[in-house]
Amino acid sequence: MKQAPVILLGAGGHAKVVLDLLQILNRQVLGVCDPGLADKGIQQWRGLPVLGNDTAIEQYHPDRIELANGIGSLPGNSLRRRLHDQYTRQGYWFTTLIHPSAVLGSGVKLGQGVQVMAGVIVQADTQLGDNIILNTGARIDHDGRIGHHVHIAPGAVLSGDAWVANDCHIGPGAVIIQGVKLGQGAVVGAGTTVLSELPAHYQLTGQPPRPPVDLNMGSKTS
Ligand code: JB2
Repeated sequence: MKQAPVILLGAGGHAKVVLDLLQILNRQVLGVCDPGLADKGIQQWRGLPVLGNDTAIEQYHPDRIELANGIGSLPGNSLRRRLHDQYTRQGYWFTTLIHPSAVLGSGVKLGQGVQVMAGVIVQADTQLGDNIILNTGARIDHDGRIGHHVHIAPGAVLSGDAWVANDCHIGPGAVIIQGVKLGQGAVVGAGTTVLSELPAHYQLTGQPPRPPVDLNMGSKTS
């Protein structure tokens, strides 16, 4: 069955990677919505028409198009999540994208709008929620549970049975050992190895890691 044409949201660094993936997958892309371009009157971006800001989406019935979330996610920036929530509430569908070089094991389940970039490996029975970015070369071993709106940055590694709650950010090259849980909104810095549970809204950075920081309080646990 022919897939619906796509509108890309955002025209920054992440959107370039998503557009390349859409083109590799031979998806028809109608154009890009980005207020940064629209406000400057820019009409073309990487060969695509600039449709306007996000209100341009509403000219298309939700049954006729799919959306691709080209907004990346970094700690403290919820734009990607907000756009996903707003347009799914309005009945739009975010397309799930899997790079042809990715390897997905048996029983892997993917939510809506998951983006699996080049060189990713996801092993058997891992479950992925909605609006996740598995960025370039990330690896998740068997039986992982990854919540909604998680960004696993390039080259991060999660051993088997890792549990990652909604809204977590795992930095590039981070390592999560087997069976470890990350609470909602937890942040793991680039190159940090996580050996034990990280509570919700805590941040662990450095290698060896510095004491975890409570992102709500800005204080340390010990
Ligand atoms: O409300 C909006 C909006 N606000 C800003 N709607 C839409 N559709 N787009 C919006 N933007 C656009 O998001 C900006 O005009 C800009 O084009 C884009 C953000 O681009 P930037 O390159 O700053 O960030 P990014 O989200 O693409 O990438 C970040 O996250 C990635 C995962 C970067 O830090 C990357 O390095 C990282 N790989």
